[in-house]
Amino acid sequence: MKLYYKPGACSQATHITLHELGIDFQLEQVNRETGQTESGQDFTTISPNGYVPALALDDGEVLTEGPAILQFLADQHKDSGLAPAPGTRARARMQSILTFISSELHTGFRPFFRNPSLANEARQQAEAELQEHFGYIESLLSDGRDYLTGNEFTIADAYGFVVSTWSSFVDFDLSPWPKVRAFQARVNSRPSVQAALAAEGPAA
Ligand SMILES: N[C@@H](CCC(=O)N[C@@H](CS)C(=O)NCC(=O)O)C(=O)O
Repeated sequence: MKLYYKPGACSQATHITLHELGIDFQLEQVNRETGQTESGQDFTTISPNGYVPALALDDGEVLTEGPAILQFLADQHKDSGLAPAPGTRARARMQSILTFISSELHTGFRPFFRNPSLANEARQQAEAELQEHFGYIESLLSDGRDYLTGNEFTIADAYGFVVSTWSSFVDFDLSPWPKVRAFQARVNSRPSVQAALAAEGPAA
């Protein structure tokens, strides 16, 4: 299988998950400016919405939408422990967190990325939204758990970690949420994360 990615983007959660699973995969970078893949293809011919991640399977089907890809990979490798079994309450809890990350936290960063010179009232509003969202993550971690769903690392942690790292790209201070920072450091120290970061290089 092949992962289409942009360094530091949400596709990094899939990249980390592939390393967690220890399976063979290829990587192909997508250029943000040109929309071309490393091998010179127009990325919209692979992924119609033009955004990463996209995961090309060995039979040619391309899966898109990060949370769907993460759950597919975890479910294909049930023994990995990267997601609770489908249909269980534990799975619903994990999906709740994945959905929160996708629809709230991830999109909360969009105003900063879409307008790098975001300032004044618009920036304050965008920051207020992120403050609320990181407050929720902090509250999840407040019972002393190591990861977002408990004491085991799951795909929700891969995604939550990657999105939390964007705070440094947009100069958003995470120090009011010490448990979020400790979570970030804990996930960052995983070999899967170090491997993905080294392969991707700095965010482009
Ligand atoms: N709903 C999509 C959103 C994916 C998304 O926002 N991808 C971003 C990177 S995190 C992207 O490729 N944006 C276009 C760009 O950076 O050029 C998903 O969850 O997979």
